[in-house]
Amino acid sequence: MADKSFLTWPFFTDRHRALAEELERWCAANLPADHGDVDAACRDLVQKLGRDGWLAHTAPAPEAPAPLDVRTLCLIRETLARHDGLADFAFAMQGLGAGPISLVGNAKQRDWLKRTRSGDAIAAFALSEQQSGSDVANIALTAQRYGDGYILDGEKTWISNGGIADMYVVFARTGEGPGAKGLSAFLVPGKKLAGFSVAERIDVIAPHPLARLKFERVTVPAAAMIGAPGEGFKIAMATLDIFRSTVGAAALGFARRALDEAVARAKSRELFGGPLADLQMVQASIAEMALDVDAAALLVYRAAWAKDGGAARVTREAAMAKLFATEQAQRVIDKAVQLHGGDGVRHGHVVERLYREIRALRIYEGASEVQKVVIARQVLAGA
Ligand code: COS
Repeated sequence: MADKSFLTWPFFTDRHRALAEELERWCAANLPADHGDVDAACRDLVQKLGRDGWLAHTAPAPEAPAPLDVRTLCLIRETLARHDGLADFAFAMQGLGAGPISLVGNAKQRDWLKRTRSGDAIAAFALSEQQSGSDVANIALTAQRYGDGYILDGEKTWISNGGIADMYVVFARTGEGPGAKGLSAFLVPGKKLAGFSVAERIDVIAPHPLARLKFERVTVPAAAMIGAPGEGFKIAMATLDIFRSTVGAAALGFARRALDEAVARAKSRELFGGPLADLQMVQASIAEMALDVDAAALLVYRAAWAKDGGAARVTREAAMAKLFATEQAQRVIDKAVQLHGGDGVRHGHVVERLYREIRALRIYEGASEVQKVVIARQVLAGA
């Protein structure tokens, strides 16, 4: 049973504690999902998470825009990740994909939020390109003004939910200024759009819907622009400021599960005439895992609490939370694999799955190296 003592920390209210309990019951009844066909599994998870109200936390109600509660997002991601990485993925992408609309969308665009919150529409965040995963200011996909609309030309890659999404937020170069100052965000429907195609499905070590997308003279109305022209870079960064802490939360969920599995193993497996847990080297490993988990949780929930407290920007806090939680989760899971011996690398074992699932989190939504750049810039700017 995962440690829940962190819920007594002052970051949380009774509402958060009640939600965590309710979600635990939901997870026990509904997860893990069958991952045989990841597209089908994701569609099904989005529907279930929508039907039972969990996706309502990923975006504000269209008629009553309010800030997202980042502690709630983190608690949900942590809990889902502990039970099933794909369920966490399905939940998280609804929030990230709709994020720019939640933050700066107009009333008509916010109408989409009804469908992303209910699970009737799947959302995707289309930022990365072959030459601009880390260097967002280098985006090449263009959106050229044409009559009463824009024509999109170029490619996006590493797009989660690519191929199954009903709506994409696409970041494109509109050219108001150089680099970061010349980007804008567009709301692009994913179905029945001339010139839009999935160029390639990308298979990764922890499978989920992922694709390279092609835009060949795709026409969208001027009203598809989210926020103001030239504001795309800031909209992307402000969205990531919210969702980066939640990536840390997902890593924390994976790490907690690994710790639970390691403790169960250490207590049940006999070696040298007693349980593994009697060996001091095993105790050292367990102690380091527990320390990493608690330290990661402190950083994740500090960032979430700061944002919920009304901080305009939590760039530094969110980068620290993501960097530390994902890197330490990798260490924790590696130790859990080690404690399981051969079973730890056997296909289908929980810790083997965690070992594959954690890896991408150190890369996407800002690789660890980018988080270090972001943190250093913030520290130096404040000095
Ligand atoms: N919130 C609001 N505005 C922000 C911001 C934030 N978090 N971060 C930067 N900005 C603003 C800056 O204030 C600056 O505005 P002004 O020109 O008005 O001063 C503008 O945006 C440009 O910022 P900066 O100069 O820092 O841009 P860089 O191109 O140097 O940014 C990094 C470099 C690496 C920090 C950025 O590209 C980044 O975060 N990359 C990783 C992106 C990522 O997560 N990719 C994964 C794909 S999503 S799965």
